[in-house]
Amino acid sequence: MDATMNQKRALITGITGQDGSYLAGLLLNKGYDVHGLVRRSSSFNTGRIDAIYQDPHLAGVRLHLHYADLTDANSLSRLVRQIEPTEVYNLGAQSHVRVSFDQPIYTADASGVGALKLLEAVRDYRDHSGAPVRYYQASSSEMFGKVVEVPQTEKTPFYPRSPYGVAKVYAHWITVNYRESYGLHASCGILFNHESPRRGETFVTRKITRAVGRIHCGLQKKLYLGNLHAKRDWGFAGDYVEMMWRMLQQDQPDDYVVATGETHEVREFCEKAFARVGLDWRDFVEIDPRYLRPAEVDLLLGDPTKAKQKLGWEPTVTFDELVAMMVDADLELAQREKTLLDAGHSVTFKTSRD
Ligand code: NAP
Ligand code: F7E
Repeated sequence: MDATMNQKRALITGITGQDGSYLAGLLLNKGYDVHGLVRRSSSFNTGRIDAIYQDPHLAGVRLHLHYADLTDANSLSRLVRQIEPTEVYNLGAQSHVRVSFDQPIYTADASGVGALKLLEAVRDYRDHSGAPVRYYQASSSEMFGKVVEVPQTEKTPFYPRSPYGVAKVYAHWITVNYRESYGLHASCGILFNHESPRRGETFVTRKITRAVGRIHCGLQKKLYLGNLHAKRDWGFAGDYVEMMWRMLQQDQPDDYVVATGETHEVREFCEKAFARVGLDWRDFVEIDPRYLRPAEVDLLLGDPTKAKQKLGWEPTVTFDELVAMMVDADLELAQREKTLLDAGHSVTFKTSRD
């Protein structure tokens, strides 16, 4: 690659996911060349980045997509050597907690050892080229699991409750180890739940807001959920990706909790989401035990003091605003679906299995 010395080049794994799409937009706005790792799929998986990918000023000019996979170490090494990134953001993962009970080994491979494979690729590239490169690891509040203290800070011991949580603990500690062993500028963002209209439809917030939109438009009758009493510290994804970038702009690599410092029950999310369209959630929500998990994380509440002090962290979207933003977006989506259906077109809606 004809690399211009001063040009910042980011490699993002998971660019097709919620966070990857927001981060790609953020970095492009900051003038970066952005390279995204995309895994081969038999159906389209680039919906969240289509808008920027189809922009002729970006596609193939400042935004590049490459096929590779976190489970395939060779593809990662080749990609890192070819791209010569200045910053690597490892956001790729099998990120669904309940699914991780069905696919524990794949989850360990992609979400856990995948980080090691990428770190190895980055270390080799740095050692051979001498080029400085910074690395971000998407750590998760799921590592706190059955929490041993409230609120959770960077010093709270981990007690993961799912194969996903365990895989993330491995990825977290191997990142810390590469920082301490090889002097890699590698940072972990211990991010608490963050949501948006781009959230995957099998995560609870989006599952709820999608159902609210469809129920309001007469396209769905009921919403089936699992544990309504779990508590989460929910923020807006757009705010959280900015913190990923800020972590890599620090002189010293470090680990940070990013959270709002507020926690809410799933039930409360339901209540506010249905109320946004004038409905009572109790008329529509039913419990389906298939959505319960073999082991649950009951309560997450983050203490983001360190991120506030060192990164200038301040969430810009409140819980109520987040619910409203997601419901409004999904109402528009449901209205478009209804218009298509009324015009005789077919619309495929898949009920979440997770
Ligand atoms: P997401 O929407 O589920 O996106 C996951 C991304 O990883 C997708 O681009 C997916 O590709 C990709 N991916 C999955 N398996 C892969 C593999 N084997 N090789 C390469 N790429 C693979 O997740 P997100 O919400 O954006 O989260 C981003 C990261 O932050 C994840 O690591 C997640 O575990 C972590 N995290 C998320 C939260 C949160 O609340 N959102 C909180 C803490 C940590 P496809 O599009 O092809 O599926
Ligand atoms: O579940 C309960 C469920 O799947 C939240 C991932 O991004 O954040 C996410 O993991 C809560 C749980 O997110 C349903 O039991 C009830 O207690 O939206 P979720 P999660 O498991 O917290 C962390 C930080 C990550 O790192 C992960 O990658 O909601 N719940 N009923 C339900 N959850 C789902 N999915 N579906 C239900 O029907």
